[in-house]
Amino acid sequence: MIHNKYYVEKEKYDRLVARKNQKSNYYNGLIDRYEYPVLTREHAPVHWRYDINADTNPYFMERLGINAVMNSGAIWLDGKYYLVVRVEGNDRKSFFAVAESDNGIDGFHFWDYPVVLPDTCPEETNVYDMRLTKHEDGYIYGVFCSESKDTESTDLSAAVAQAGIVRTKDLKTWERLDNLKTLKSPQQRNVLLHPEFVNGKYAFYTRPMDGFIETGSGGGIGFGLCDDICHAVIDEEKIISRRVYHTITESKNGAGAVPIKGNKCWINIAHGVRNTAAGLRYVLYVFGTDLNDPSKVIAEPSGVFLVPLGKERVGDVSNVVFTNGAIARDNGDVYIYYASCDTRMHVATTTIDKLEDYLFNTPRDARRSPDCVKQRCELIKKNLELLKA
Ligand code: M1P
Repeated sequence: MIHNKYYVEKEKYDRLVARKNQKSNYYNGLIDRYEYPVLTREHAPVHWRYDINADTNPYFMERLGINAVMNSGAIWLDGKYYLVVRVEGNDRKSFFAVAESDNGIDGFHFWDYPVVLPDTCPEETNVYDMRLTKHEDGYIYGVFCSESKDTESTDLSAAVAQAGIVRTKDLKTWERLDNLKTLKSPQQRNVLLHPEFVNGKYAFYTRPMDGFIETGSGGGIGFGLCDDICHAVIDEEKIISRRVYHTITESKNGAGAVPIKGNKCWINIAHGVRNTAAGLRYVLYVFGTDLNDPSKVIAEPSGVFLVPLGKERVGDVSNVVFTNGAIARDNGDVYIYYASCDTRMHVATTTIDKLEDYLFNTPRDARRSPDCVKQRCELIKKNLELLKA
């Protein structure tokens, strides 16, 4: 017999999924932010968390709780917005689950079952942060972090991060390919596949790392080519977006959403990390790469593109925003899906035109306070002259 509390919880869930989202009063001329997150742990279906049978669960107790939903790959497919969400159970393990929406802003709901990936790596303990690439070869690729215990170390927390690769045509049936091998980098996280062939090869944005947390000698976001996507090997990684002292990428950075093809450049939305007395702070930044050579950065506006604000600042890992998925529609509208504090998912909207205006007309980082003041004084002077005229 179905427990009567099931209907109470299901009603709450239905109300949450039906809730309309609206733009918040945030303004910067570039992005619109929204009142509500698009996904929270409460969006996990009741039948994922509870045994709904009154005989076996008389107290209607959560049996397999969900702790957080976050870092999601995003794709537009057959008229709908899809997220492949990183869902974290109460047991700390992450898995992937598809959530869909008709308008990309609200109404996101999970499919009945999570994604079941082929279990081909016995040493793999955790999987997370899938970037979805609609590749010109006809497949949708998912590149994600595959984490295993570092068996060479006596440190219980020591782990190894690799880039796992899967592909699908419908988000339902997934084929697992070999993990990416980067011959010169021992660990990889935040790897994504570029949507187009470059010089006839598959092109990856990588993030070489010496250790699991610290990127160490890895200088930033890398770029590398490989011939065979089924057994992907990259021998040379060229660092294209560097970590720089006293900027938002000082501690580390990483590729985010799969690059969006604009009119003037590929638009890359990435994350940068700096260290503070309150711990690491993750923010988003944007750079543009050459349409004919995506390893060449041609636009680098200074500073942050999106930071955690208000309630977004608090969560399991506070002071973090992170993206690994955006959707660009044919009409130029862009939906950026970002997680706050490894806890919940949000959307911010903009357009390709606005992003390119931002990319090419925002001053570059002047690197030193006196030069930054000069930049600002120039702006103020022009404005005051116009106001007086
Ligand atoms: O906790 C913040 C983020 O930390 C990692 O990002 P990075 O590899 O750049 O440090 C990722 O594990 C990501 O999942 C997480 O959101």
